[in-house]
Amino acid sequence: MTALSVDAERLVGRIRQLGGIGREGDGRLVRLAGSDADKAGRDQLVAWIRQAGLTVAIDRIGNIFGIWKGADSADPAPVLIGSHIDTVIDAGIYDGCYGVLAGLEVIETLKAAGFSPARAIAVAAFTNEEGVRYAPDMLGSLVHAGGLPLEQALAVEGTDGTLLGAELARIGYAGLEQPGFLKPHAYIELHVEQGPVLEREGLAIGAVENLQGISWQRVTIDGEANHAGTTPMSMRRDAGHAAARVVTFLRDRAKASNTPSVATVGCMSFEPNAINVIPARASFTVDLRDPDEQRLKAAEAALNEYLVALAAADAVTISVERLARFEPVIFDRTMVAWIEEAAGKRGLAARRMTSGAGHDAQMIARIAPSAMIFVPSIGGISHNPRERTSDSDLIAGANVLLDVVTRLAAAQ
Ligand code: HGY
Ligand code: MN
Ligand code: MN
Repeated sequence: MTALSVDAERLVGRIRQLGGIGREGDGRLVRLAGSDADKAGRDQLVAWIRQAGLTVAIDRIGNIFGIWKGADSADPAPVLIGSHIDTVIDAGIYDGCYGVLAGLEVIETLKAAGFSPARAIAVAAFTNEEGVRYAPDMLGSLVHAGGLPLEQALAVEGTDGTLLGAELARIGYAGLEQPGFLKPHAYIELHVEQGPVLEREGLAIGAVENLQGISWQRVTIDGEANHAGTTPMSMRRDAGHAAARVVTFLRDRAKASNTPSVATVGCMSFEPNAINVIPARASFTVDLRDPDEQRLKAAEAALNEYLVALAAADAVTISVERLARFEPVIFDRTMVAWIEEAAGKRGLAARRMTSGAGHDAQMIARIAPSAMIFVPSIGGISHNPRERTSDSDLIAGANVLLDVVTRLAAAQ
């Protein structure tokens, strides 16, 4: 019996179509959580879910679910396939969207093949996975997993001063279901790797066995505005210089560690931000990651120590706000083995690996056995419009997802 396969044309076509929604005038793809562009993407996804004949459910933090109720099985806990459709700024079209659309595709393929699952199967698009406008990231799945109270999540203030709850209501996605209403039997997420490993090793599938810890902080350095021309170097309290020292410290420390530790300063702003004024204030974000919790803690402590010394040396004051903190996660061993077996049966070269990026699976693993499937990213590029995965790799990954979901849905 030939193995069932997803409808390649439909899946790739939808990825491209969704990738065209939320384009700015300059062509950049920006679908930040709670924005009009996010609404347009959500509306398109809900339309496809409805066309597939699934029940649409939206919870109060805006998570979207498409549910295929299986046979009236004793245990209604569904197999949940998920990811996200919000994006970063100037994004690629595969991050998150691939996993959601492949999940929908798998359900449609199983329905068309007359498969009758022993339990329901659902696909989810979680709110604000990227965390670019509202921190923390993976917010919708974190609330679903009970890791953040709903009211606190709805009250999160964005980088633009808006409140997440108000924006969800404004775009019509403040749903009625209580977060966590759907208790998954198991959770599986298909995602582009967003890194160089699979391509470098010529492999088609990554069976993700763990996901690294994440620490997000916002650092604010206050010095003193002064004249760029008249102020002697010895008299400056230069917030801009101090901020630059932190960027270099973090990079040097991560590189010198010779470990998988990574450190990134992705956002930085100066006040008053004028060419001839010594910066009075510098505000920037720090993203630290490590698969080892003790090393991640050590990186946070080293940063804190450095900031204390820097404040004295540069005569500035420094404050730090925590934006997100997630410990490393180990995925379900049985499911990881099933991913490897499914790849093997389809003649796809696979390896076990760690996820460098954060994903909704990191949160749902708190309430259900979870695992992830990766497919190669060309050039290891992501969070960049050049993000690309070949159609054949996209379809191979979706077929492995199909096989694992079939096995999970049949299991009692
Ligand atoms: O930051 C991350 O790793 C994810 O893309 N939100
Ligand atoms: Mn993602
Ligand atoms: Mn991402």
